[in-house]
Amino acid sequence: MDRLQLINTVKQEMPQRRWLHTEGVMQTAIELARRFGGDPEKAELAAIVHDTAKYWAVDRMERMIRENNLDIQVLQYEKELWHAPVGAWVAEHVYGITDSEVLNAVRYHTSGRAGMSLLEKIVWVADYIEPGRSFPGVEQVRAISETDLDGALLSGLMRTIDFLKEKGKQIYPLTLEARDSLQQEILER
Ligand code: DGI
Ligand code: FE
Ligand code: FE
Repeated sequence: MDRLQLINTVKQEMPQRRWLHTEGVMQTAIELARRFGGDPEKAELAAIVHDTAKYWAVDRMERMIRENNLDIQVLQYEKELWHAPVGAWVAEHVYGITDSEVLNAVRYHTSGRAGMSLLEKIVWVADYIEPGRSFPGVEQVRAISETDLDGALLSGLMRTIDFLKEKGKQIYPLTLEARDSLQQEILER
């Protein structure tokens, strides 16, 4: 699929407000890639598809995860996490995206993981700070992202972890590992 076909296909998968969010992530990911030496085309491509499975029924996502051995462990945690590995599967097997960097940026766009690549960081932060986001604290993360991608990611991860803890939710181990490994990375820099 070329870029416009992909955009039209993904648009059909979601309500208009989610597509507006996706456009915000596309634009923000391009800006972050330019600012921090990433690949703007890959960043945009990952952004286009990142939430493509967001509106799948829970049982459809569960089946997809089991049948394709995606990450059985994720089924023990919040359903909010499931659309990311499912989206990466769809990007590869339905949309024909072969670039593993792009696929991983989609796969880890919700949880994060230890040792995230530049592109994974860009997409994670873009998803968090795109202009349509308005939750408490997003302004600070936006401000940090003007100069410091790792700092913005760490702040976003910590806020997400705090937010989930406050709501009494279980935190996916990859998210905790993402935070710990990034803290280590920042210390060693
Ligand atoms: O799909 P989006 O709404 O654009 O954003 P997302 O893919 O980052 O999903 C975010 C939601 O997932 C957010 O409400 C927090 C929730 N969530 C639930 N459990 C976890 C989690 N997020 C992370 N990073 N780790 C979790 O364990
Ligand atoms: Fe998402
Ligand atoms: Fe998103």
